[in-house]
Amino acid sequence: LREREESGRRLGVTTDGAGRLRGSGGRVLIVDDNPRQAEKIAAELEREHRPTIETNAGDGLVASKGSIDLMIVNVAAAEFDGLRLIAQVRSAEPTRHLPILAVVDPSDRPRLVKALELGVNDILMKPVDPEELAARARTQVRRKRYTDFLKEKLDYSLEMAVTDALTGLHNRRYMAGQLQAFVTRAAQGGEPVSVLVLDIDHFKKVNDGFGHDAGDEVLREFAVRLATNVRAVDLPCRMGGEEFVVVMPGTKIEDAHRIAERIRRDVGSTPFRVMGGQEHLTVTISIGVAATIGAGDTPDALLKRADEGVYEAKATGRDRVIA
Ligand code: GH3
Ligand code: MG
Ligand code: MG
Ligand code: MG
Repeated sequence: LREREESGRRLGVTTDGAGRLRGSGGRVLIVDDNPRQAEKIAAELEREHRPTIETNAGDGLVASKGSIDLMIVNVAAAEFDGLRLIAQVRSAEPTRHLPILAVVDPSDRPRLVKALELGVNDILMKPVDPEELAARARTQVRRKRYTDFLKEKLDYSLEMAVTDALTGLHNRRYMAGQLQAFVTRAAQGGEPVSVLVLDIDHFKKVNDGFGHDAGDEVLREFAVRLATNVRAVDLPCRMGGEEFVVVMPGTKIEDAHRIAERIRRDVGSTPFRVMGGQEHLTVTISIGVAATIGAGDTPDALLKRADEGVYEAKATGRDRVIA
């Protein structure tokens, strides 16, 4: 329930003393060739919403693609092709789910039925009753607000599921899925894929000497340098802690080695500014490089070979690349 109340607040579905919605007014587009009827509707809606009027169906179609929450279309007049406009809005991707209220003439059953068939969300019978208009518009705007909120939340969740929260790089889960696909293709005779495993040297000393926040700053700055030193098709990822992986599709081991060297030099040669520029830390990294070896190769085996490179780099003095 608390969650509900919280999301309600975020959606702004609260009312003021007069029972009117507060902060939940919608951008309402009225498309009607009859300016008097359009203005009457707009005047009613103005208490809660921000209505605009288009008297030309073509302009209405253009405006529908903007940032609006509800479209009210007059389909009662045969000479004004509101039905065609609704069909166009429903078939275009960005407006497919836009709430639509159709203003219909109750005696014109065929047009009313046609509007429903085209997928309007609700109907307003002529002459339009102000209270009914307010209630139906409010319902649609609320629903739009809520679906926008859910969509935003879903997009965010999907993004977070594949993103490392500290650095914004891809996370291990995302990397694993991508690497599996690349390695499978390479094993079937496709182009090779290389991986770099990168581990910051003596990172514990950064935390111990300058604090965990400074350590986090180093990790973030390192991620930026990593991402800017690889191609757009490469996948820089944070595996966890101070260990990173770059997946390089279509890359032979010699090229991967060269890129690893470039990253190692870039990191080691330019100190990391932390604590608002108070401290400049020189950081070095150890990198293991491996490439696919054809049939029978697996992501785990590939990463293990690169890990062995890191291990050897650590054992032989750090700040080096081992392929
Ligand atoms: P080596 O050169 O052998 O790699 O030494 P190291 O100190 O880098 O390696 P070790 O694995 O001993 O220590 C890694 C440290 O990284 C320990 C842990 O506290 C720190 N660490 C892991 N994740 C984070 C993080 O998200 N933020 C910060 N600030 N530190 C982290
Ligand atoms: Mg370690
Ligand atoms: Mg380390
Ligand atoms: Mg480590």
